[in-house]
Amino acid sequence: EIPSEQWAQVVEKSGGPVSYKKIPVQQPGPDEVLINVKYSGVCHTDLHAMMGDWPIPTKLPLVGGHEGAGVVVAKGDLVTDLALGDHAGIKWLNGSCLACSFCMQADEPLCPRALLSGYTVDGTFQQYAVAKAAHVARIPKDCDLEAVAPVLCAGITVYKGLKESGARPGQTVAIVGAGGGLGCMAVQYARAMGLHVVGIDGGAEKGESCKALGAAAYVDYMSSADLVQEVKAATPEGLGPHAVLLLAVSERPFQQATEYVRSRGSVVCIGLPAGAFFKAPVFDTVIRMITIKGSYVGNRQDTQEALDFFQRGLVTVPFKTVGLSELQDVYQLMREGKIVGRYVVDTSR
Ligand code: 8ID
Ligand code: ZN
Ligand code: ZN
Repeated sequence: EIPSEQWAQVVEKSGGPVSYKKIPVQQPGPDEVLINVKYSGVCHTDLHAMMGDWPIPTKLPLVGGHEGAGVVVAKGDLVTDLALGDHAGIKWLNGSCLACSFCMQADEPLCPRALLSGYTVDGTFQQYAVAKAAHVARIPKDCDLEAVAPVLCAGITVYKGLKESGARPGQTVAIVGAGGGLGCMAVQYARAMGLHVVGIDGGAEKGESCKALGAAAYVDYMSSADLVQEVKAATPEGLGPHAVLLLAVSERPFQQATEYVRSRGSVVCIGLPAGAFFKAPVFDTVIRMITIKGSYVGNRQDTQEALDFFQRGLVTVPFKTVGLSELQDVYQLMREGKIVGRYVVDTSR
């Protein structure tokens, strides 16, 4: 009962737009599963991919998407630990070699032979998608597939980023881009991990979202007269946050973070604005002992832990659902910075 054709959103050329059309359903290889994607979150990465924003080229034509939640409907001969009917998720890391020294140490995102969903292989903006069985997220049956989808990239990524930040329970973290898809998850994971949160984003609506999700303070970069001072003032003793998670899709906050981070604090780069550079004064970095690092999605264990937070009700995803056929409209809103939380697409319409 698996059809030979299905609906998909296809990027034909760099710059887009996507076209909604019927394409063939792929067959899974020996170590792969075929997943009937029910819902997929829309990540800003999907827009970067369509626009050709980054130095690595995408495959073309491309089916984007990497927050796909669905049901295993076919599998290769080597797949023994997943059964037909299981709920599973396709994430950014579609597969990795499992044999290189990065994979051996559970740093699979750094694998030189990593396959990326919706970038180097077709992703989840289609009704049936293929992924390496070793890497698909195991989604517990009691998790709603629509509500859990954004955990598969946004959730995993910010959970990992918070761990990489080294921030400890009781400390303060600044979340930059706190009203966006990654940001609204970051505020909640941080809270669940016992951290105080200062949310930074633009506009009143994103401020309300941050506060509703548990941020202790909100700083509006669009209206603040002195953002650095305002962020510091929102932290204990006015010394600045112990960690900063940079999730914004603009370069400016990457230049500001070392100004307000607390001495001995860490600045974690996660957002990937096109062509951006990170700049920090060497003097301050040295004498204030600041750590600057990047964080890139998460490994298989991070994935299951991030899902566990969701299953326990510690985090929820503020999402709106539209049909897969409306994906281009979502990209338009995303480009304008108008999305609070995440959009999810329903592949059945
Ligand atoms: O593994 C990774 N490192 C990873 C994983 C997933 C996504 C990285 N990303 C990248 C995406 O490619 C993208 O570049 O993280 C970035 C954020 O993705 P998103 O959360 O899906 O994007 P969004 O929903 O559009 O949210 C971005 C937010 O940033 C705010 C916007 O208002 C929006 O709410 N923002 C901007 I643009 N400029 C800001 C500024 N100066 C700002 N917030 C604070 N200060
Ligand atoms: Zn993503
Ligand atoms: Zn590898």
